[in-house]
Amino acid sequence: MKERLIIKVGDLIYEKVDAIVNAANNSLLGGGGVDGAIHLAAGPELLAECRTIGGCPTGEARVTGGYRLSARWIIHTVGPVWHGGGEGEAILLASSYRRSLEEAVRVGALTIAFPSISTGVYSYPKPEAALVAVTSVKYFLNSHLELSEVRLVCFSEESATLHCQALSRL
Ligand code: AR6
Repeated sequence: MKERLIIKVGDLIYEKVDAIVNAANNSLLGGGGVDGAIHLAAGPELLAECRTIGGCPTGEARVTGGYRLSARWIIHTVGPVWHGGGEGEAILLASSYRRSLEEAVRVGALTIAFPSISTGVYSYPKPEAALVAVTSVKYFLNSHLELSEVRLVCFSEESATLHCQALSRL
């Protein structure tokens, strides 16, 4: 059977998938990192739609159109800011992955690409975040056979290696 969880190095905005996931903030009004790149590539209509949503709690996800991206949908999720690990960060990060996938299923997306949520501006340690990412996605895929592919798109070889190592530990 074809592997449905893919780990690759790349730039998220060029992924040819039904939905890409944005590592957003609570306002959903844009920022730096992946969020900035997505807004720049999708165009100003994305910000206009985001303004109508009214924000998003940490660990939750909201869907918009993809506008100028090749992806039909953008799933905006807000990962936790790292505060040392004692403030429920792992549960919130797992929730970001699960809620994003639930929203993808709800709109009918079959292929989804994720960035490594919270590991940039939000400072979540990359090895720990990789373990949460692969565990959450693999668990979800086991009960959602309708999803054909989930890609974890890493911005560096180092990040991809961490995800592969985490996957091999499951
Ligand atoms: N494609 C794939 N991965 C990327 C790309 C890209 N184009 N650009 C960066 N990364 P971050 P966060 C990686 O900071 O930590 C924003 O200001 C990057 O190397 O984008 O969840 C939001 O508005 C890192 O590993 O997201 C929020 O305020 C990962 O994507 C805040 O940052 C996530 O880094 C969210 O912080």
